[in-house]
Amino acid sequence: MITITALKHVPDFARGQVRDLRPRWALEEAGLPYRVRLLEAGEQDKPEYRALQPFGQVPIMEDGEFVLFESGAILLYIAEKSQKLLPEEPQARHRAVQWMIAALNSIEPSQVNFFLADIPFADQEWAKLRRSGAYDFARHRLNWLSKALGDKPYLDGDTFTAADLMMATVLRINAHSDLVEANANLAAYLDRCTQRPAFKRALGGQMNDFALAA
Ligand SMILES: N[C@@H](CCC(=O)N[C@@H](CS)C(=O)NCC(=O)O)C(=O)O
Repeated sequence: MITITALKHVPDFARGQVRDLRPRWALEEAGLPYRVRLLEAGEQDKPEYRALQPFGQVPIMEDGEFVLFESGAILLYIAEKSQKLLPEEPQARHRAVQWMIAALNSIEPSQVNFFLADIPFADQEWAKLRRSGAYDFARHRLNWLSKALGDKPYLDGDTFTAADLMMATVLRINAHSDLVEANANLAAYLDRCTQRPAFKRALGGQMNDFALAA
């Protein structure tokens, strides 16, 4: 059975945001059974864990002896193993991968930059100086994402894929702000993705693990 690592304890602002949510959601969509291994504080720094995840981050995925880190790589593995979450037609499949990489590489950094300045480091001098510019850039990226999405239900048309799953988790990073809702089609898109029963089960699972660990 597939095992996903997650953190046992995180600050309140990170609850519901930790990136093990991505494989949890993908596994729920795929209908594959899985278990979650909760890491105690400091466990990420142990050599045994660093041997599996060089940066000491979550999630990793273990499927028997096979281990992967990076949430994007894990989603691609789950999609391939389940034959769900990625289209079969080769060009549509490549476009889905393209959008997943866009979520991780072209959208997520701008959203994380604003998030860091606005929430965990908000009281620091550098964050006060940076917040407004970070907001503008995050907004700029989302405006172009909004234009690309247009009136399509999902990034590449009518079908929900692993790319939408990834993009939705990225768009949730600044759920505390008006960044997404500034573009009505993005807000509707995010809602469409997060109304999925698989997302609700994944989020419920992560929140439940925090509640049990408290
Ligand atoms: N690019 C990685 C990022 C993983 C990541 O940032 N994980 C965070 C939790 S959401 C973490 O483990 N942070 C602790 C740390 O970086 O020491 C992925 O997508 O898997």
